[in-house]
Amino acid sequence: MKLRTLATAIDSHTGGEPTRVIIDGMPDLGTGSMGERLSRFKQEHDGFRRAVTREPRGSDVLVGAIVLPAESLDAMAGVIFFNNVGYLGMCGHGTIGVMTTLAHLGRIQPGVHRLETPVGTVSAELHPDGSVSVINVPSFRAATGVTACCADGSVYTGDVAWAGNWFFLVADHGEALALDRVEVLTERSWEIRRAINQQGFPLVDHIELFGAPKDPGGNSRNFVLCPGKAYDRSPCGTGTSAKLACLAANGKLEPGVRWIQESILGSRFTGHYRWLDEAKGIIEPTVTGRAYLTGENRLWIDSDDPFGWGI
Ligand code: PYC
Repeated sequence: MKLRTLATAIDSHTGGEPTRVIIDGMPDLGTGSMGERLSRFKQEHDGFRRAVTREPRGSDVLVGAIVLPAESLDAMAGVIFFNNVGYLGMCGHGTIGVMTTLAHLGRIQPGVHRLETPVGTVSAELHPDGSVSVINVPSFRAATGVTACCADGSVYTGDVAWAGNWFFLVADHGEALALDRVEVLTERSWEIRRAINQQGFPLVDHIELFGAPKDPGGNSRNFVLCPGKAYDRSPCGTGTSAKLACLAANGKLEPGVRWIQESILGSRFTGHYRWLDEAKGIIEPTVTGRAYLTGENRLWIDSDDPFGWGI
């Protein structure tokens, strides 16, 4: 047995959804844009992603993050998010987890900080009470009235939207959005994803079902299926941004008006938007939530472990 430390991480959760921020031991991805460094991560260090996020060290629901020196002088850092099956363009709950982790380490103070991601630069404001507002990448509804025809003959109509990740958003699905139904919701959403991917939207990897909020103070409840088939315990920051883009496109929510998005667990994000280009339907969404730290983790690799680099 030869044990070596792979990395040190700080774990947190945002509305129930975990984030593992690597604070030491991340792979050397060189310099350049976050897109170029992401390509290097994928090509040369994908084993690191698998070891950090997959069982037995991680889980299907875990999102990992590495924080890197920024390319541009006006950004505080760069960040790349990843999970059990690959890489995310952006991650809202993860950005809140990263900010909370950096605050815990004393690397940032309350205020606005810019973070480069592979899909663009976002801003995140750490508030004095510990909550974080993420000003996400420009977001838009790409298509409306899109139908996904599943193998069992059921048909779902919804919107396709970009908000740092690609989403298919469905309100009219006939399913009760309750925590004791996550297996059914997962299988349904997986089928919907298969259908929408086959029907002209191969890049959509998040499915978002909407329903009435449980809490009367909220506007909506969601169930979000992530790319690796785990459901998002939080209301999903990029998913809430995608919802705001669709509400804006439909004229159902005015700029600056608060939208409270509840997750399948009942955790909440508060969002609002401003127009970047109203004629083109492009918005700048802001999503606010809070993360809680759950531990500091030294990740080890045992050279004899057949599952050391992930299952
Ligand atoms: O909060 O944006 C998000 C997110 C994406 C996948 C999991 N969480």
